[in-house]
Amino acid sequence: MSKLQEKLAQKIDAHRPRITKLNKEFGNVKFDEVTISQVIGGMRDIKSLVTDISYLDPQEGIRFRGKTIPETFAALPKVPGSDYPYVEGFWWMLLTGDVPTMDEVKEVVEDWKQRARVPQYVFDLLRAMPRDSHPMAMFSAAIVAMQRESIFAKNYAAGKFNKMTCWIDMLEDSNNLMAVLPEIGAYIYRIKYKGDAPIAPDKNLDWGGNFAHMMGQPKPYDDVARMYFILHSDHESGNVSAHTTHLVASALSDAYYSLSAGINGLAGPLHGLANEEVLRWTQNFMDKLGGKVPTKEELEKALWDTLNSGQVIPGYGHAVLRKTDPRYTSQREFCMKTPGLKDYPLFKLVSMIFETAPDVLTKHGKAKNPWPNVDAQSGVIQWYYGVTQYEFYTVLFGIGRALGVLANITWDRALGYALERPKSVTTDMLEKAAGLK
Ligand code: HAX
Repeated sequence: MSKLQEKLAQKIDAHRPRITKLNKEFGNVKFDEVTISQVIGGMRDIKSLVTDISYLDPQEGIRFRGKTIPETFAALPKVPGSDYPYVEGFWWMLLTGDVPTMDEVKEVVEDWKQRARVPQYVFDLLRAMPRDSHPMAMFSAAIVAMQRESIFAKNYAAGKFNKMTCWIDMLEDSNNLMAVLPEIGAYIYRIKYKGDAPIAPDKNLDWGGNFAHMMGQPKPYDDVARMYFILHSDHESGNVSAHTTHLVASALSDAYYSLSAGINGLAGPLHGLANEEVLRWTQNFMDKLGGKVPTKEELEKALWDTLNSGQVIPGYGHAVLRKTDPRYTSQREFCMKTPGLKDYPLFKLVSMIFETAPDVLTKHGKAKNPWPNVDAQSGVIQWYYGVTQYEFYTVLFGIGRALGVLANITWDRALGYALERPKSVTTDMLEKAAGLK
């Protein structure tokens, strides 16, 4: 048994009685109230999901296992010669809640290397898809195609399902998926945009470093990858990709079906695709100005034109956050400390938008949060390093998001979380409750 599985088994054993006690002895305690606006308005803020992997405070932003983003980066063991931690160590922390030792990290690094075998049929499938398929459609298709590899599904079909131990199969599937996602993502990138020339993995590298290598990117893109994947991993349970993955897994669907479904949700423009939209919007705007950085007045006008035409300003606003997203700040800090990036015209424009858009959105008066989210900043870093194919950005988000959602569904199985089944009502019923009928 791996050290990770052993540690997780201890944590799960300690946690189970807490859930059982709450459910059995305090199940009738009222925890939230629901208004008609919440029922109509996308269940916004209704407290109806449990996760201990991350928590999103509207003012403070995300904490992974109780740690802010700077605390997370500071606590985790770093890759030698790099400023950012091993993603493998972050996976350990998401799953167990503890910061791993270097030995524990190294075990995950080796484990993922052993598991990193993309089946040939995945490459064949990706090649068979029309080359103008959206990279998210290709990524999702590759994941669901591998469902036949699921250990959970095999054992379930063989009648070996056991409520107490099925999390081990989920963990196996999750580890197997994590091990191959970077190669699949990089393969999609290389066949679509880099002359159909995939780069074979380098088994000497860590997971983040290997991704940079397979993308064909020199240093410091390896650190960009590590930072990006950690920042995009988890944002508690209610966002579309996390919730979808959890919902599908609640039907005892395996990790492959569940993750693929979550990735499909991430592909929407109000969610992960926003980082593509930010770059599209910003580039179109710069193109219109002949490549020069605009004046404040030109920028304000462009923002108002966008709002007045009924469109959203991509990268701004959030369903939960009510301040600048610390994932935005973290990436901005990376730009500020990286020579070249700091003075890069596109970064200058993104900075100007940061100085201008919150004011415009506040005057516009609709968005509850006028501040930037993670997507307002991530594309410019990719662009600077030559990854200019912005339709690919959501795949990067998806590789990172897999860390969070797979850690969550492993715990879902361990704690035996129930099949999700909210109740729907009719408009008539709402009108009666409102006293209109
Ligand atoms: N530009 C213009 N209008 C905006 C806006 C923005 N950036 N953000 C919110 N609004 C509008 C909404 O469209 C809504 O208008 P209507 O009342 O006419 O429907 C109103 O303000 C109230 O919305 P809200 O309560 O503040 O925001 P929601 O919780 O409904 O939606 C969104 C949150 C992130 C989807 C929203 O802010 C948005 O569309 N932002 C732009 C797209 C974006 O950046 N998405 C990425 C979010 C981060 C993420 O999940 N990444 O994966």
